This record gives sequence, structure tokens and C-alpha cells, in this order.
Amino acid sequence: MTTPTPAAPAARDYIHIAAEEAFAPSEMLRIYRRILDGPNPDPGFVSLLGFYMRSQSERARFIMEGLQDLGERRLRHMDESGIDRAIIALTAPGVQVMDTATAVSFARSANDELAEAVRRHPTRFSGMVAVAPQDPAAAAREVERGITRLGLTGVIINSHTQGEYLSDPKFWEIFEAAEANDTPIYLHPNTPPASMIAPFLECGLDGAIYGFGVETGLHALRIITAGVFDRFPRLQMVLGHMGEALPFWAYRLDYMHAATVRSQRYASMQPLRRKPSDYLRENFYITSSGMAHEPAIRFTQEMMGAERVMYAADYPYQHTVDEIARLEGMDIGREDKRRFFQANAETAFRLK
Ligand code: 1DF
Ligand code: MN
Repeated sequence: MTTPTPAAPAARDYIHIAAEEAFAPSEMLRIYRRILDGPNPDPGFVSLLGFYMRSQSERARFIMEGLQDLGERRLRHMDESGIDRAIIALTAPGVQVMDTATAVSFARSANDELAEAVRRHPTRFSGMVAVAPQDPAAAAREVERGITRLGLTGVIINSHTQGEYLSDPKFWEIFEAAEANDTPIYLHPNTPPASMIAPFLECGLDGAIYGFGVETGLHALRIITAGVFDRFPRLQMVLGHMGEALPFWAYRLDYMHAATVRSQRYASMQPLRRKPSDYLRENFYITSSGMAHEPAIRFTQEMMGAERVMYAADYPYQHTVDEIARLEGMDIGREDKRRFFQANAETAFRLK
């Protein structure tokens, strides 16, 4: 009797897409250097990019090299970690720290550069459109140009713009353009603005460790409670870092929103058509960037539905070569794994 040879591990019938990957054109770093050397640079920007651009630590040098490469080095790192396709966006804070004229014109050139890299590697790279919220009308036009002419997909906005939030209706033509072009807005973190950063900065918690999540979760919540999704019901947004903890807050948000509205406590908190968690479930996709943690992923799938949760690595800020192999071992069904690694990103970003 012969022992049957053990079957080779079943070949995957899906690919691994990573949905929050970062790049930085060298020209942007020159602009950043000017801002850092100029009068009153934003304290969060100094703490974040000021650090990465000046530090000689191994982590900072790895990140600075990784950000500027849209070619062989990035592809090699993707191969090593099992990422078949990266959805790339201009790194935080993008153009949002620049003066308006520079931001508008540099967003266009960054988008041209990213679109060129996507054309060189159409099966490996997709790219998001960077916009300058400082000029909402120009941002809306750039959404349209990026999606219809450059072949980019999704819009990247790095949380607050010089202390201002997209909950302010002056920004809503950006939402209108995203909805009209059927493309999602990735609300990516930034450090908290100057008005909020002091207690974070003094203990080193302003960055990706915690400040990012507080700032960006707040921003998403402001967008929900301002009624953006009542006005733009088909608009889709993407949040990284397991939804910046909002799925965990859902019950309390719903309860306290209803209680606050009922007691007419704030003029700024008006009734919504639905519960905050309804918008979270129906107008947001969530990525696992920087949160490669099975219990958090499974909880979020349970809260949001498995068709709303997808993988992201956050290269080059997080480059963990065994992360995908580890997540492949999660105790979730094959169909939900296919959703997590491939199908949801294809749906959310309209990938071909
Ligand atoms: C960091 C993390 C920086 C993320 C990022 O952009 C970023 C970091 C400047 O670790 O300092 O996108 N992240 O999304 O977690
Ligand atoms: Mn990121």
C-alpha cells in the first residue's frame, strides 16, 4: 500500500491586494524641506516628516528610500511579503500642509507621476488621486481628471487641512465630485492639528501610535454627524487602521447621538436620517493597515460585514514580511478571506 503524497497546499484562487501604500516624489520632499525651514511649521508636521526626513535611524532611512521608489525596490518588497497589487497614495500629509497655489499645482504633478508608474506596472500598482482641499473647486476638478483621464482610482485625503475638517460644507464639492465619479475617498490619518496636539506631543503619542487614530476617527465622525451621507448617500469612504476604532465605539455613538439630538444640546448636532453606525456600515470600507491582528479583524468583520473589511500593509511604514502568511492562517472562511484580500478592494476601488 502506498501512502498518498500529501496534497500541495491548495493554490490560492485569489490575489493579495494592499490598499494603503505610500509614496513621496522627491519634489515633494524639497517642498517639505522649505516648509520645515520656514516660519511656524505645523507642530505635527515637524514631529512626523521633520523626523523621518532628518533622522539617520535605520527605520527613517528605510522609509525615506521606500517612499521615493515606484519601481524595482518596491516590487521586490511586495514580492517578499506576498503582496500582488498595491494601491498607492501620496504619503501623509500630502499637499495639505502646502500653501494653496503650491498644493493645487503639486497635486497635479504627483498624480501625473503616480499614473505614469501605474502605466509601467499595470498589474502590480493602482494609484489614488491626491487633492488640495485648500481649494475645493480645484480639488473637485482634480478628482474628475484623476479618475477619468489618468486612470487612477480613489481619492486620498490626509485628515485635517491646516486645522480644518471636511465636515465644513465649504469642502462638500469634493464629496460631490467623488460621488459623481463613483470613486471612494480614503480618509488617511494625519497628526492632530496645532489646536489639539500638545498633550499628545509632550508624551510622544502624536503619531501612528495613537494621535493618528484619535484625529482621524474624530474627522470621520464629524463627517457622519454633519450629515454628509444624508446629502451624498452614495458616497463611499475608506478608513484605515481598522476604522480608527469607530466600529468598537458604534453602540455608544448611536446611543449618545440619539440622546444628544433628543435633548437639543448642540446646534451643531442635528438629527440624521439614520444611526451613526448605519453610515459606518453602508458608507465606509475599512482596511487593516497597521492592525494585523486577528481578533480586531474578526470583530470588525462582524460589525461591518465581511464585504466591508480589506487588507492593507501601510508600506513602507510597516513592512512585515510574514504578515500576510500570518493573516492567511486566520480562523475565517475561505470566501471571507478572498473578500478580505482581493474582492472588497476590487469593489471599493473599482479595479479592473
Ligand atoms: C506612519 C504611519 C506615517 C502611517 C504615515 O505617513 C502613515 C508612521 C506619514 O509610522 O509614522 O501613513 N500609517 O498609516 O500608519
Ligand atoms: Mn498610512
